Amino acid sequence: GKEKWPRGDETVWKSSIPSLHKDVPTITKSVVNHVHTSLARQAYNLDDLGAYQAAALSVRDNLILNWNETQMHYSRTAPKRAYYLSLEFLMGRTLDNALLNLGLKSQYSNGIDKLGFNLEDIIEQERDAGLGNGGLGRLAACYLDSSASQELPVWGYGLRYKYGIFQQLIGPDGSQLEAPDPWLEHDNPWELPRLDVTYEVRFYGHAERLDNMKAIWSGGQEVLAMAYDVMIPGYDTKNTNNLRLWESKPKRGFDLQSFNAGDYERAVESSNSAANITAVLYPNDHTTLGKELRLKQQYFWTAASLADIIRRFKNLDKPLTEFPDYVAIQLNDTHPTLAIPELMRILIDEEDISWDTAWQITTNTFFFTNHTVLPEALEKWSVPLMEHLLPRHMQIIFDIVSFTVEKKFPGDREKLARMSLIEEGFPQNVRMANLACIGNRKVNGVAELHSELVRMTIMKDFVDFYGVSKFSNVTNGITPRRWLDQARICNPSLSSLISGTLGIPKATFLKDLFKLEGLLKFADEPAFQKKWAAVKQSNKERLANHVEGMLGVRINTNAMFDVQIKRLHEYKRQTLNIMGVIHRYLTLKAMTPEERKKVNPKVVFFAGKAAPGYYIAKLTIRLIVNAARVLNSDPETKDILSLYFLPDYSVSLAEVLIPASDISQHISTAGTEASGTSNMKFCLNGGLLLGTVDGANIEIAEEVGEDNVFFFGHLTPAVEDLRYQHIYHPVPIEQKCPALANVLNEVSAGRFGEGSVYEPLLNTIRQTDYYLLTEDFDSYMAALKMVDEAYQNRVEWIKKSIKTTAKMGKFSSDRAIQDYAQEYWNIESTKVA
Ligand code: HBZ
Repeated sequence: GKEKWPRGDETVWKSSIPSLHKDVPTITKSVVNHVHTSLARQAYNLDDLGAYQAAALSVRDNLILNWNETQMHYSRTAPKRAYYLSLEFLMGRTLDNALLNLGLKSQYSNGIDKLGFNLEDIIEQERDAGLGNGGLGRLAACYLDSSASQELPVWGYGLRYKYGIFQQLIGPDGSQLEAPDPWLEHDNPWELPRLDVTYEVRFYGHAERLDNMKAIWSGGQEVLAMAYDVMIPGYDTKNTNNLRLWESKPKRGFDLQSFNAGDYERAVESSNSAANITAVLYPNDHTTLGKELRLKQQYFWTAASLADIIRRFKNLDKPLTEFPDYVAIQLNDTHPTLAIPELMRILIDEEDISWDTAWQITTNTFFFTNHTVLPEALEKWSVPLMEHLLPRHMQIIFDIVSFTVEKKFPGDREKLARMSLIEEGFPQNVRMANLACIGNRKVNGVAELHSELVRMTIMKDFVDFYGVSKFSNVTNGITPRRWLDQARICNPSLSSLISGTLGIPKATFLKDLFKLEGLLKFADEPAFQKKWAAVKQSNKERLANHVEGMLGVRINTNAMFDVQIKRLHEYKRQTLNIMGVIHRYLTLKAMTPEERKKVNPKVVFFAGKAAPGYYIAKLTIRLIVNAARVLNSDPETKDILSLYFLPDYSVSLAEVLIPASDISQHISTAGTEASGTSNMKFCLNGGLLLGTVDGANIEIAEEVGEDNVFFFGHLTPAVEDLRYQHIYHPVPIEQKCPALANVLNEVSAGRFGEGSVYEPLLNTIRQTDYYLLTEDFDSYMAALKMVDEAYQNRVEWIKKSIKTTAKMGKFSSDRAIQDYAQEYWNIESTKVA
């Protein structure tokens, strides 16, 4: 409708609104403008970093203009919105991706050229935003890209950690060392501080029950949450969504009372304790520490996000009973589960809504994604800690227990004990997964097998209780913008080869990845195969150059590149891989020089971080690094087998590594890896997959055909029985798996440095072998042999590679996010004109 102009002279306003920097002269003008005014520098004293900052500010102008229009459009049209609550958003770099999504890459490249800089070089100046641990955080980033690209009204909510995931260094003895990641040290041009968007968040104090299930929560500590907005541009659309990250601050500069009383230390202390909340990302994946500060982070973030969402809803002037018609909230794992009792608290205590109605609203608003079935990863918080930090929420959780499950199964103590939100013990614990499950509309796992395991194991009783339709699957996806078009080299890029071959603009398949299937009919064409192989080869050269810059060594790019990159964890079995590498080395050593000439040369890459307190994972890194030192300096074998541990794995490093891989390894014990997402990235870039029958590997094989993947190992149903046997009928490793026993003995004997150092790691295999390396080692070696044989027939290999890329349509995060939008959130696309 026609609205009244709010203030001043409408024509002056309208003629002064800036427009996008789109053509080369406008771009150079805006970049130089930022050099002079924002940076106070000139051509005389501008380095690559300065050029990056000015270019980033210029690109940011464009993003902000689109962002403004998008937010205005959402306010005017008031669609149902979805919010993605995630403690982690592993965004990586922004400049390159923003240019790609804006469609301004070549214009900026030309403009930057004219100013005497090189776009590729200045892109390298940007620091990664490492606000996540691994797959869960990167998934959130891919989902934001897809939401914006599909013009869906979705915002992300997270924390603005001052320090992201630690920087990984390798010490002289080969161990991982951790250093802080001060990623905000250079100004971050991609965020907008919102001084006016703040909320007060309370901790501690006491909760006094009143009538009608209400209570008053007062006292304790109050801190301030301030918003920082990060623009999320869609690909090939004006729609630009928002990622809102909260920073914690003291409510006042510092505690005035102490300050006035001259107690400066105390005043600063309390101000520090408020600022501490968002100081650092916890670097633990798949283990729970139960630290109070982590619980504070979780509540701080959910409370600020909900307050913000409710404030926006209230602008619509609708009754709160209609909240679920306008708002859907996706909980990324159990980390934001406190949003459930927090919404109940707001509705009951502040909005005077009855318990039943509040519960109705709450359970129709939230959706919950589970990312693991590993028991040690399921979050629990001790009841005494919760009572201390969040007394009112603890009351509400006890109320939820009595009004839901206990009401339904008054007699069945055993079932109640399993389903209860409270785990008995000393102390009692709150089971966050159970709370997340009870307080939600729908629960999903992240791949078919994983979702089935969720239904059969951790959520079994709830499936009986609610019916199976509440529990479904959304197989993960990845954004083809960053992981196909951007993870590239310039000449020739995979993306332009595909575009040229299919005779369609790249935007067509970057927006509809199923279009890649068109490649199938070119798979047998020798000319196309040659070009395909040339792209892979140049990606390998590029990686080799990168590694040379990083480690000062030259890699043989004629060898097969074999890559395993992911967080270090026993369940992911990097140990299986390194034992396989050592076995290969020992086999090569036993060969004659003539025999060695026939061997397929191979370079093995590892990268990944271990949680700082995860002793066994850190020992695995140490073994890999020290084995690399031995292998890479052995003149008899180094040309046919070399090994690299690339330090400080990150999104940016992945963008160079993934396109260069011939084969990648996804070798978790069956049933343990919920999905995996790098498997999809490798395959999209024409790398073949060596893996176990686990997570999304299974669905990848369904798409590309089992003859195009290398599968090995026991299947999920066998795992439990095998573990049982290992405990109750152990067989010595020399009998069970002599080949692996021999490898362990060589490590013990000190072939890769002081053997005793590795004993605790080796003993995990010799003793209970919980992750079943001894059960899978022989079939793993057989699979590796098949990989070698297949690689010898290069034409067949290239065909497999083409077919693999061609069948990756399903794994676009566009498909996944559409699934959430339609089956869960009930939201629709809304294009900004
Ligand atoms: O989430 C991963 C799964 O292991 C992987 O299979 C899946 O593909 C991916 C996306 O669904 N899980 C994680 O990355 N988990 C974490 O990083 C994590 C972080 C903090 C925690 C617990 C887990 O407290």
